[in-house]
Amino acid sequence: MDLLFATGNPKKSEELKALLSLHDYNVLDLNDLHIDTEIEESGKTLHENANIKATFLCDYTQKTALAEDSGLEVDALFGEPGVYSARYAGIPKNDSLNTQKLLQNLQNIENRAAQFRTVIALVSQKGTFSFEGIIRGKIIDTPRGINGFGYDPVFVPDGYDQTFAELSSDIKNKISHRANAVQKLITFLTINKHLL
Ligand code: ITT
Repeated sequence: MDLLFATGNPKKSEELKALLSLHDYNVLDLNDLHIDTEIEESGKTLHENANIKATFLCDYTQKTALAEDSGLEVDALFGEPGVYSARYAGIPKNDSLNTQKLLQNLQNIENRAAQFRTVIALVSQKGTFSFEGIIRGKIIDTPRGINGFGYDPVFVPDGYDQTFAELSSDIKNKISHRANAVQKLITFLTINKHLL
């Protein structure tokens, strides 16, 4: 069954496709749908932005649509960069500049605890539903690894020694914030198939 997902981030989309194909869902992202509109993420929370993106796609297609907004929340920075994770070092979005800025802001700070959080929004004619996933970990001083995207080279999930960019995509897709949120979405869709 097709799931329309309002994301233009190819790496995020790759993860969503891998996670949802295991349950026979076929993710169609903005590229697959040939929609090149840049959706303005004007919300102040991950929930608001996920709703904005899913509502745009639901209005555009007149079909049930999903979106996810995610971010890195660093304890010592009081939850920053959070909802601004993608644009932390400014526009245009740049993963390595964002990571550099993060490491600068954490210089000489001992508490490296952080978490990734994902909020998935499902918007249909019958209402809006959301699903959240979190993974805790810590931020290291020097980026390591080439897998994944965003802040993966500096994030070591709790219980592991390698960064998300060193771990295989199979392991990331078992434990990540996105995997946790997708699991809740799948459970919900199993009971609420009529929403699709
Ligand atoms: P869409 O809005 O088109 O989906 P985006 O990249 O703008 O794509 P977000 O607004 O949700 O996505 O921003 C998420 C940012 O948070 C992303 O660009 C990364 O910097 C960071 N991020 C989220 N999930 C991540 C992950 O699994 N690994 C590393 N960084 C991640």
